[in-house]
Amino acid sequence: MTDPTRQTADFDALISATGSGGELHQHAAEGGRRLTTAQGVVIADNQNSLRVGAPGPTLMEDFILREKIFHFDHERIPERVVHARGYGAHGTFTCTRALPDVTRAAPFDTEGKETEVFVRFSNVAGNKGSVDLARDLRGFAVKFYTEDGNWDIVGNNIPVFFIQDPIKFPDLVHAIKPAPDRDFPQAQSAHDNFWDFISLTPEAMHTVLWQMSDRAIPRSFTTMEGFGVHTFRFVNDAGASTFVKFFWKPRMGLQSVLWDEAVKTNGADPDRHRRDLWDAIDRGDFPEWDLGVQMFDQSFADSFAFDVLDPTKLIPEEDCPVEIIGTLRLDRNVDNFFAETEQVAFCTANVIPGVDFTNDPLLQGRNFSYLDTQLKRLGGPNFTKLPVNAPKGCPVSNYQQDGHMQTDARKGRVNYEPNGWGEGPRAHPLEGYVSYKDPVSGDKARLRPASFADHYSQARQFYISQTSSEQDHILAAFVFELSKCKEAAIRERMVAHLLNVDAALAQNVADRLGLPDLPQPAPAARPTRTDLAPSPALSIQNPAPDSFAGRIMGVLLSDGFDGALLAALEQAVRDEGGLLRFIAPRIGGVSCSNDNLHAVTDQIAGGPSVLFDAVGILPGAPGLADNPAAVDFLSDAFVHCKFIGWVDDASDLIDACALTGKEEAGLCKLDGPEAVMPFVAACRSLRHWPREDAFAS
Ligand code: HDD
Repeated sequence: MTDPTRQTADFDALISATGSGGELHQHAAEGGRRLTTAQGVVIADNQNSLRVGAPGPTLMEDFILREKIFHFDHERIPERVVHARGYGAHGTFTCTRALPDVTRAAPFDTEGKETEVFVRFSNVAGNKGSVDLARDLRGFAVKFYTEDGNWDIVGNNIPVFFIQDPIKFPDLVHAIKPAPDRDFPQAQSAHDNFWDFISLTPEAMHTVLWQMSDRAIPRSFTTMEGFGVHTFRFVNDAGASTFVKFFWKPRMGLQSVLWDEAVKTNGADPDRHRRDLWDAIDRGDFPEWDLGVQMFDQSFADSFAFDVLDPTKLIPEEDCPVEIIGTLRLDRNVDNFFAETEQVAFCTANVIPGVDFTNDPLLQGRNFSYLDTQLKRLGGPNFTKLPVNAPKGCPVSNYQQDGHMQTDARKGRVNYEPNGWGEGPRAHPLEGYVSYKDPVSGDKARLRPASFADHYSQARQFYISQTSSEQDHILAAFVFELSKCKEAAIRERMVAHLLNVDAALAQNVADRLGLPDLPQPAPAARPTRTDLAPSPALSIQNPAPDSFAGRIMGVLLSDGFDGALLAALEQAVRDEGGLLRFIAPRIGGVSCSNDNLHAVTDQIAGGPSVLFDAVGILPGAPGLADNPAAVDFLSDAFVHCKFIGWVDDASDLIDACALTGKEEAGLCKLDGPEAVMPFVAACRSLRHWPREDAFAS
């Protein structure tokens, strides 16, 4: 065996030969860990391959080189066919309301009970290297490691889905992904193929309204809701079932960005969402979501206006309350992105006793698809042995064996059941998973329930539940997306659908696209649309947020800034639970009025205001108006409806951005430290939306 402390006799000669001089000396002197091959052989030189003569040929005998390059060549695995770009973290689910009468699901059996979880957020359409702030649905997948096995809620940040039948899923995904001939556009729905498919798929209209809303451009993972989408079943000890829908409600409240902000953020920080999550957990600011459930019985389902098994429909919270039963807290970043976030494998079919499926056709299809895709992606059937996928806190014991990368060395001769050897695990009818006895009958046929046929009523309900500002964003999103369609017939077909949702929305989209005439409304499967009451819970802006906690204020400084004012601002923001970033023309520091140097977090060109929730403009002297990045900083903050605090020395910049004399509550003059508190208090509502009216065109 190699003695790890042994040094080669001609150590100095080796150091000079490898060229890794001082570092190698120091490492060896400190008795540091030895670099080895995968076979455990200590490597003497990791800088030079084995050659004959100084410039001579490389030898095939160099097993160190070959092993290293071989492993490198195989580092990549296929990315997920959808949801490729994702980010995960570990955490804990705590039950705050036990439901022993409703379900035997382990996480809900006792109040205060903690269950380990792993969560992965994702973008749907873009590839693994795409940007965070694409207009897209976000995945919200949670794996509970319970003592009864692993349970996954594989949800999205939008409570409905585009299609009702899984047979359409490959077409939907093909349509939104880059076109097969040209391989663009990446991570975007703004192209002909997507809208061609959608305009021929009326059942997608409800989800498309959500997709064009601010829900599809969340500020961060921590400010978005999650939904299990389908109706599932809770099943209790007596075998009785209750329908259930799952909701994750962010403790930070809902918050999104504007489209222009999203576009610019993707350039300034394409990793905005993952960085935000990593940083929050890293500094101990653990994000939390409440788990809510809508629970209802068959008679509610029968009386509800839509089929509860239709994944393109939701049940408004006003019709069936969301009851909070627990809290999810993410408190540990991964040690290794690939080993955990990339290799984690979710599956809707991963259920535990107490949770069961319904006949939602989309859910039934998903139950097949996820297991299948893991085989392709992770290379074999033993991916369940990877630490992030393996159950924790309960034994795994069965007769599955062999396969690629088997790590279990099970002992004994018995690998089948029943066996007469008295060895090995046995099924347990009382403790084991028993499917809910759902009586089914019918003809075998390819069919769609008539109860799934209304594609417009809930799309309209969503639209009329938005504030006027949110409705404007939906309008702008449709105009942007459809203006990217080269084919006029596609634009027209979409307007024909929108006429069934809201006549004014359709007219405005048509006007802004320059459609010569309004088309006829799209023929509906159901002759009429039902006019439903608005559901305020569907809006992000309503009720207005009232906290700056976890938000970031970006303060633009230049030499000679007022130190006392900045100190007051820092204190007030920190008292609110907010964070600060300091932006200046030079990264090396900025000097205060008393000549003290203040640290700078971002050089102005690298710290645009799109990265911050509110801004302070606190230069020490006029002059920022000559800096184009400073002009962008302020004018973007204004256009994005952010709260802005400013001082006299910023007057030239205010002027350069045409804001002189603008009297409005979101533009706050900081005349002295006493003006700071009202400014920071105003920032609690996060945006000054009335400003948008000034830009309406
Ligand atoms: Fe899916 C991944 C969510 C419909 C097939 N899906 C995937 C992920 C999420 C969802 C969050 C990423 C999981 C992770 O982080 O690893 N999918 C949904 C939701 C749907 C939905 C909320 C509708 C309600 N999905 C859906 C259908 C099918 C799939 C109808 C196929 C018939 N989904 C997949 C997949 C993926 C996937 C191809 C890709 C990678 C993976 O599974 O592990 O199997």
